[in-house]
Amino acid sequence: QALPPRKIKLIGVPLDMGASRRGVDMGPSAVRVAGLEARLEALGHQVTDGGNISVAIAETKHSGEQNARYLQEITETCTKAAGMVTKALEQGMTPLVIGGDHSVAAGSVSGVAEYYRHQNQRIGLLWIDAHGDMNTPETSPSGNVHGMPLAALLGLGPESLANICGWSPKVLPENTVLIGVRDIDATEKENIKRAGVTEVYTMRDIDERGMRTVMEEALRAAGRGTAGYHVSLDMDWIDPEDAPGVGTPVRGGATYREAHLAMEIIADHGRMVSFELVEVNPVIDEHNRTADLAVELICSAFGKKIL
Ligand code: 6HN
Ligand code: MN
Ligand code: MN
Ligand code: MN
Repeated sequence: QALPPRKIKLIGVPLDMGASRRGVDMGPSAVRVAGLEARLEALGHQVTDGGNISVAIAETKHSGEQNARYLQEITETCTKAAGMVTKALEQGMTPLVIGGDHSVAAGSVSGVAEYYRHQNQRIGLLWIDAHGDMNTPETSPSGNVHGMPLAALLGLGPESLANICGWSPKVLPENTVLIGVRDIDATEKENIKRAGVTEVYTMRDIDERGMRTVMEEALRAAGRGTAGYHVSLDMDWIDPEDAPGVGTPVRGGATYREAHLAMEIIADHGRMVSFELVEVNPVIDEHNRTADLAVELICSAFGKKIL
């Protein structure tokens, strides 16, 4: 059903130090319990579960600077994640990273970019999220690092996250696409401009122009001159009606079908080089249905078809 079959490397990252609401560290477990491996294998893929990266427990650490709490621990975790992602690609596998809060993306995207850099290629990035995640420690209203990973990947900072793998930036603004945003801080808006990211599709764009048009444009931008793109899916992109178990819910998100359609279009194009899904919070979920939806969407992105 899903062609061509891929070798998938599952990497769990039980990180919750980047968020103020606790519980997303249980995300990898909830997504496994929802049947991720079996459901991907039913599509013909071969899944190897690499287990979870070991992550520090917040209570055992000092949070450090208040404008970027736990930055040091998060950088350590992201560095490990980057290494595992690079290695999976070297072994001919497609990385599938399950978070954890969204700060992990600073690691996973770095790992993908590092692998392709050795082939003199660059990657595109689809950032699918209610939020921009474009804050720096200077602009952040919360001090939560999960609001900063995209700024790090584009080279705006924070510096330790931006320089994972020893170089920066990991993606060019013209290949970076924001999809589904509806909650951007005033100062964060400036950062988006400053970074030169113009491919921003808000929920209004999706309402007015439809998911199909938006995705076709988004994939064209992310794919232009790149080896392919990484998909970073924050579950808070989806409307809280369908995805209540997320750290920072925002009304007015993608519907159940819009979300599937976006993933189905990604699968049709066949240029996704790695995938990550973050911010599932089992503590406030309802009978694991956000994790169930997460698995469904991953299956759609990996080629599941209705017929
Ligand atoms: N996420 N813009 C807010 C902040 O604290 O910087 C929210 C960030 C949410 C991050 O959902 O990955
Ligand atoms: Mn297996
Ligand atoms: Mn996010
Ligand atoms: Mn978000």
